[in-house]
Amino acid sequence: MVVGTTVLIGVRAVGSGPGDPGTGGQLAAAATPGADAPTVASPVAATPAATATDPFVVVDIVGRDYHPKAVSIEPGTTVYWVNRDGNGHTASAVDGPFDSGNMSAGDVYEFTFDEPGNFPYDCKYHHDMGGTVIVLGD
Ligand SMILES: [Cu+2]
Repeated sequence: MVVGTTVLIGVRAVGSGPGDPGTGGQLAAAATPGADAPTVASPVAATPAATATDPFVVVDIVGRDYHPKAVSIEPGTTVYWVNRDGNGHTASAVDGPFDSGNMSAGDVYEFTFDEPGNFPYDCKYHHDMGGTVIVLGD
């Protein structure tokens, strides 16, 4: 249909370098009408967005506990701990690679996990607090 033709023109215009200046004008004109226009634009727009966004999860520290207490993530994922309590806490690996040090109210600590494994952690001030980061392997 017309939509398929429009996509083909767009790919050729981007991939083959300088060409007929009229091609761009035709692409813009053809993509404007109809509800299918966003479908044409999305593959181009999605590429830079995907590369600019690294995977991450957020662990809230609230009510003197970690929420969620356990997270399972893929290697390369960044975990953000956000202290939403009114007092200080830490996120300190029991025998692992990360230690936030003191996190005052409102502080954020981040750590990127590259190696698979289980990483239990707790708070140096409140040993009844505990959590686990599970980095999935293959
Ligand atoms: Cu604490």
